Amino acid sequence: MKTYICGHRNPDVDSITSAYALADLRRRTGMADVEAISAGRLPPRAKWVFEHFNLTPPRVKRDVYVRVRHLVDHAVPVIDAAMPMVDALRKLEESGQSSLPVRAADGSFAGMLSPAKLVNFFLSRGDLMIPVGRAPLHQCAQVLNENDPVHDIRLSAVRNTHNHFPVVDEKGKLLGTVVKRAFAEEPPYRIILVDHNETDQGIPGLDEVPVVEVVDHHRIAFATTRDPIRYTADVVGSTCTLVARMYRAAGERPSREIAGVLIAGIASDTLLFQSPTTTDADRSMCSWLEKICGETAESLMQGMMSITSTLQSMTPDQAIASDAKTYNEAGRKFVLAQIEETQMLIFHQHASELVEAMDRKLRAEALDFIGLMVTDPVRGNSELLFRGAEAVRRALPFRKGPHDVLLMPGVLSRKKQLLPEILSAL
Ligand SMILES: [Mn+2]
Repeated sequence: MKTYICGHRNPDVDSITSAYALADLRRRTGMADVEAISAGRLPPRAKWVFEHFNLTPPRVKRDVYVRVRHLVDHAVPVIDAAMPMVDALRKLEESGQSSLPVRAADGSFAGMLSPAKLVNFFLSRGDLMIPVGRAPLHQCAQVLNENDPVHDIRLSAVRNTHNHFPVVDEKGKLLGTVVKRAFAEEPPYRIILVDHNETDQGIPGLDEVPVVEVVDHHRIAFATTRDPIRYTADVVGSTCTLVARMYRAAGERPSREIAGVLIAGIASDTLLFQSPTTTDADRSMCSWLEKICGETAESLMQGMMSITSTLQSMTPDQAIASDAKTYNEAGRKFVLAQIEETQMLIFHQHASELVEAMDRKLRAEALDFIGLMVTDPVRGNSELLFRGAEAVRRALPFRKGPHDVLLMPGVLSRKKQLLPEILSAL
């Protein structure tokens, strides 16, 4: 069975590189069909890292919803309309099904070949040599599109008195059949989460797919699972640190390139070991990886930072969405977005359009409030724009600066430094 490995929505470098490396490790340790995916557009810095090491980055996949095409039962045959009735009936008999879909000459769905529908036909004429397409076929079956998400149609399909559902593609061509019991089966794939564990922060459709493993360095707010799962969590600065440690524990040595992408994840999540989330484990795993890779965290960080600034390369809406996390705490729903910018002047020039974009997001997602944290990893400071919930904003222990920002000297971590202040303000 296929296993996806996926980081959080609005993926950052750590999310993408840890998924990539873990896929390699899981392949080495015996998982046959495993694929790292990205739950959204690759950030420019991650793109740079994969180009630098000449690797194909994880494919972008927008969701993991189970779709009708995943349920098609390829053992159920399709009857061509030109087939003589006698052969079609034999095929129906052999298939053990109560009905089979019939494909018209143009590839479209012509109807279901169903014995019940044929009784009158045989009583009156009964010519077994006529093509199936000229006999009365059953038409009122629910025709499904291969791309329909299963959760949208499960209820109506299960309530339908028929057991067989023909499936067509976007062009209306008949593809095959979904048998009703397939709606009760597990999805044909499973997932490993890296760099997050909260369903709200994961790829859309996550709640429909069995999670078999989690590798993460965030607070735990994970669902109850049906079966035991492998769960690796520790208080470290980067998920890549945990993946590097897993290589060591398995007695495996990553390739030069994979050591490189792991270093990039550690450097980027710990802001080159300046973030207060940094631990000794991050430093020691990174120096092990540097020996394998032959490149340093500094040089890779410089390479990543050489990419144009988020604020200059994206629209305000894209910039806010690029690393936005949604939280539900104390009955409030809010977003904390973070952008790195080494020149606060650029941020201040964009402040008013960023505020407009934040207000749009506030309304569109019915949030109680939204914060945009702009972090300068070089000087080790952040500034915060805050919209909505004025009382929460006033309760925050930060001084006001120019352009209506709140100054957060020494604050680098959304998770460790800003979120606790927000939670205590609530
Ligand atoms: Mn991370």
